[in-house]
Amino acid sequence: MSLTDYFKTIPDIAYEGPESDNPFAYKYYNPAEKILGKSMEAWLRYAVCYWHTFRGTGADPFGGATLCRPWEDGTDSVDMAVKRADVVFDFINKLGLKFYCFHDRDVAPEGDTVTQTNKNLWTVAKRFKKNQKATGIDLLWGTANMFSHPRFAQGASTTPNADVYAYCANSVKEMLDVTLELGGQNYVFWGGREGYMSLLNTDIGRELDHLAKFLHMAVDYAKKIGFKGQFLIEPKPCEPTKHQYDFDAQTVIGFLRGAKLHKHFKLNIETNHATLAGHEFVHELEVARVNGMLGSVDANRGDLMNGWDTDQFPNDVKECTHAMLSIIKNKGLGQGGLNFDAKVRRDSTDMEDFFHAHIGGIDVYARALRIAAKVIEDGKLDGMVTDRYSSWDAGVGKDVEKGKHDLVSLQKYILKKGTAAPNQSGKQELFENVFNSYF
Ligand code: XUL
Ligand code: CO
Repeated sequence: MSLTDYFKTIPDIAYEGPESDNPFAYKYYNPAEKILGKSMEAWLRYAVCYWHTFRGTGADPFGGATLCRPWEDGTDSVDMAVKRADVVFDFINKLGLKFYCFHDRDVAPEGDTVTQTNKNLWTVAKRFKKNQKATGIDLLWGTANMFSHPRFAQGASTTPNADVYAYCANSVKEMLDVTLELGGQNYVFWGGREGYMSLLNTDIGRELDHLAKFLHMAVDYAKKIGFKGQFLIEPKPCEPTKHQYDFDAQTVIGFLRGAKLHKHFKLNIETNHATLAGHEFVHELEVARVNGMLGSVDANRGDLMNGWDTDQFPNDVKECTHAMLSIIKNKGLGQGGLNFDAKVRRDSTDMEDFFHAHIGGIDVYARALRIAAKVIEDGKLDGMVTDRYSSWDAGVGKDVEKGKHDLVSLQKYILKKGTAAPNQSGKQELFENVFNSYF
């Protein structure tokens, strides 16, 4: 079923297996195939992002648009927005995926007044609802863009301007209503302008307090309207601001706990945001997971040769496999998913390129899932980790874990023993060799 004609030259993308050399086929992603008792589709829950794929123009700080799509009429009108909505659903359908994600401003332009802006959003949302029904595609998450317009230049819910704060309340309220109406499974907060450029002009205490109040208001409103979706915060350390309050997973978890918001939120971990924070992607996943807060993933990658958010499509099998190990240990992403928050390069100008980009991203995670499942089934790596911690499975270690000790009793133990048992080798190189043997 097709809503427009724009992709008629592209075949439906289907699984053909690793031997296939068809660039318009999946070599690893076989949606219905069961891995560790669950379909690949259920493990991976891929989503297409509206902003890069359908609003990205290829513009960068040094040059203008390079990506000219045949359906665009050059305007940011509501009519264009409605027409574009049909193209988006066709694209997702071609890929055989089930989810999409969007910001309010990706899908509908601002009007002259707040009332008109809200009206524009609802006009497009109605089209989404119709298209969701026709295609079976669902909304993975909604969010509000509170970073692009100049009014947000000094912050959104951490702005010094109380009117802008009220403006943001409207944005989040409307997008929560829209997300509810579309059956969205999550709602994301990414605080692009929630941070500072200089501490000389910034009252951090007040700003963090306003941020916490804002998130409480969102939680209260969701409850009031019966929104059952999962709230997610997407950490990122910097860019566009010098320092962002949602710096990394651990910082966000600490903030949420301090503000008594942790029961209402999980994290949306993005690969390139992790690397910008100086962490491996899997570090962020694991910090979220062990705190019971791994909710969803923005799947992309950076370029290790530079330090900004390049938002490239994922293609590193090893990095994705390590990530999938964490996701499998999390028993999947629940109502979250893998959202391709990624864009084709500005010189990848053919319409086909965004098929290749998504096919590549989909296949690399599918392959990673297959390998990670094998690593888990073999149990070799996990067994080696268990061995490394074996001193905690008996004797004094076991008693500490059970809460049976204090400083005095532990001192008594070690005084009696005379000295600590020698360390066993950490065997990092062997761990690395074993991991490598799966590729
Ligand atoms: C920015 C980023 C955002 C969020 C949604 O780096 O990742 O697109 O995912 O606002
Ligand atoms: Co993102």
